[in-house]
Amino acid sequence: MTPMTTEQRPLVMGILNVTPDSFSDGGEWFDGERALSRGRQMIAEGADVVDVGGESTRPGAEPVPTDEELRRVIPVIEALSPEVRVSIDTTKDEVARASVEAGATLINDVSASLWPTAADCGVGWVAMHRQGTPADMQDHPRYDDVVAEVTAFLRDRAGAATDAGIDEVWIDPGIGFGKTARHNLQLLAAIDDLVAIGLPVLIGTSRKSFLGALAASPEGTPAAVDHRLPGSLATATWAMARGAGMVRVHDVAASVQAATLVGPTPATPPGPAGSPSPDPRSTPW
Ligand code: HH2
Repeated sequence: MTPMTTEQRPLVMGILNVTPDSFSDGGEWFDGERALSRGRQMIAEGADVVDVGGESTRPGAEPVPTDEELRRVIPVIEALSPEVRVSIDTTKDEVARASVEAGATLINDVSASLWPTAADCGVGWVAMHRQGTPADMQDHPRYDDVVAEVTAFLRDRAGAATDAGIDEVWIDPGIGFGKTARHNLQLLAAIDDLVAIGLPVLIGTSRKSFLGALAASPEGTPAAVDHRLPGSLATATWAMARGAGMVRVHDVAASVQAATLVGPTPATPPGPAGSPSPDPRSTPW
């Protein structure tokens, strides 16, 4: 399998929640066999990375003990990592280390605190911004200037990570993590500010509740989680077109199509001369 690079199109990270309580797919892939077949389905659909998580981060989610989180994610990582790049979505040092042992090569860290672990393990790291914790983050999100504050935070954490010697650092504004719908839209409108930091940007809008609110019925009922594909794709496509190098999604096949349409990420310098990157957009109609 030839891994895609952002020189060809933005990358697609498929979400694999091995949890009973994730906000959109809780319980669906909790069983190990089902998780594996979902992972393989995402690979077949073109996922560049499969993001395995054993603890929901949705507002109000219960913390998961370390041994239970390990029990959920390690067998799945061991099975999938020979077939695709695997990231581990965790905030626990012990889980991150065991996941790397099992084959993960990227630590997706919504707490933006595990850079020493990533440096120690010699793997990539995603720094995500959040305000508060899952228990309280949606109570009263407040910023004087959400774009400036998130950008400054990510610049600071990314600096610490690069100083620690990590070669691959992704920055992510943490859509929905201690943010109102307005904050989310302001951040999406300002992706250029994140791209200007000079590190690859990851964006995760998939099925999140602000999309449900924006697509509410005339009576004001938010669109249900499984009716948020249009908003998910629209925001992912917007993000990629503005320079995001990777999107984190539930709907892999549709997102890969969108990524292909967008083509090489504007933020990414062109590959070396002669590198094979056929442009599917040049195909005759
Ligand atoms: N969003 C979620 C979880 N992890 N990681 C990054 N880097 N960026 C995100 O936006 C992000 C993330 C929440 O989505 P999901 O995994 O579908 O739900 P849950 O946390 O309930 O499992």
